[in-house]
Formats: sequence, structure tokens, C-alpha cells
Amino acid sequence: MPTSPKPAGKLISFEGSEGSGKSTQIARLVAHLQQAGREIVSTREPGGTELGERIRDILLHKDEGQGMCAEAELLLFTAARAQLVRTVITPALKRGAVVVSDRYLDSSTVYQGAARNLAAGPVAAVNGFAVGEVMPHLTVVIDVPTEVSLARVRARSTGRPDRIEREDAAFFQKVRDAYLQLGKDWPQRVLVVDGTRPPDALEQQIWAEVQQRLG
Ligand code: T5A
Repeated sequence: MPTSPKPAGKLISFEGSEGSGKSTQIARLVAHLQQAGREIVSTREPGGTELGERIRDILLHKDEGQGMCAEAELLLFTAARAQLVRTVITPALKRGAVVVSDRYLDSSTVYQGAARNLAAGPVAAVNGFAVGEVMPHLTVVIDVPTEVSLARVRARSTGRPDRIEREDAAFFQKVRDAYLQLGKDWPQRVLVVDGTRPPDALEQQIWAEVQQRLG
């Protein structure tokens, strides 16, 4: 009996400011992909592995992370990423799965590069070392104005904001501007969508783009 060829693995990353709606839209896209019969691996950054979740805790929540310099921050985010790529993403892509990641290397370009003012060259080099050849086939940037992002974070806040959520509005404006620039620099890979649209409308737009761009 001939077996049908294994589908090609795909990596889809979601990016955007805090509260832009990434988790909401990832859950909806995963449901569509599962209905289409694909193996789905859903992951997040920083995190997605035991080591990565420990690093996440230091980066966002632990007292030891206070006063962290921007260079150490970049290296910790990319250390978590390197582990995720080697132990989760690459094996899943080899099996033919669709990997959906809540943030990936563009977050370091934007947060540590543009917002923390680290030079673009070293950030790209460290990012490249962490991911090797594993680039997203599609990156969905959910764009919302900074005041919307901050209002959503405040509205759902259950306690103390994390270390990065405590940054000021100027920091998050740089984040937003840098994501919009990525959309202009990499139009084939990066799709920018308007995160102020209703969730259902965004879901339909993203699902249509995924089918059209990734087949
Ligand atoms: N970071 C990360 C770096 O600095 N460098 C790096 O390399 C990496 C990988 C991670 C932090 O680390 C930084 C970036 C971040 O600061 P996180 O805890 O993982 O932080 O959180 P975020 O990625 O920021 O995501 P959030 O959980 O804050 O928000 P989401 O997932 O974007 O938004 P979501 O879906 O939870 O929605 C937020 C609220 O908005 C509503 C939802 O119901 C929810 O209440 N909402 C909408 N409301 C109206 N219209 C819509 N279309 C809506 N969609 C959602």
C-alpha cells in the first residue's frame, strides 16, 4: 500500500505588544488547524521547555532579575529560544507538524534591539546563533496602539505587573514602531493585522492568510 507523503512542517510565530491578542488568536488558529487534521505543536517564548520556563521566571518575575542589564536580558531570552528550537521546534517540523509559537526571534529584535537600544548587528547575530536555520514560514504581528495595549494589560491584571510590563509608554511605543517596521522590511514573511478589530474578524483574516500563504 503506498503511503501518502508526509506534509511539510511549518512554523508560524505570533508577535505584538503585551495584550495585543496573541494568545486569543493562537487558540483560534490552533482549532482551525486541528480541524484540518494537522499535528499542532503550540509553544511560547520565553518558555516552552523546562529550562525555558525557569529562564522565563528569572526574566519576568524573580527578584534576581531586577536590575538585569540589556545584554544579559538578550542572552537569557535567546538561551531559552535555543533550547526550544533544538528540543521542541526542530523535531516537530521534522515530523511534519505545524508549530505555532507565541513570540519567537522577532521579539528580541524588537524588545532588546529597538526598545532597549542594543545594536541591531549583535542582536541579529545572537538570534541567528540561537535559531540556526529555523525561521518562521509566517509571522503574524498583531498591531494595537500603545494605549490600547496598556489598557488591556491593566484591565486583566490580577496583581503585580511583570518586570517588562512595568516599562513606560515610550518603551512600548518603540516596540510598536519596530514591529510595524518589521512588516515593511519582511513583507513576504511578516503579516501585520489590526488588533483593534473584533476577535472574530481577526480570526477569519488570519485563517484566510494562513491557508493562502502556507497552503
Ligand atoms: N520578550 C519576549 C522580550 O523582551 N524578548 C523576547 O525575545 C521575548 C520572547 C513575555 C514578555 O517578554 C518579552 C515580551 C513580553 O514583555 P508574556 O507574559 O508571554 O510576556 O506576555 P505577552 O506575550 O506580552 O502576551 P500577553 O499575555 O500580555 O497578551 P496577548 O497574548 O497578546 O493577549 P491576549 O490574547 O491574552 O489578550 C489580552 C486581553 O485583550 C483581550 C483579551 O480578552 C484579553 O483580556 N482581547 C481583545 N479585546 C478586544 N479586541 C480584540 N481583538 C482582543 N483580543 C484580545
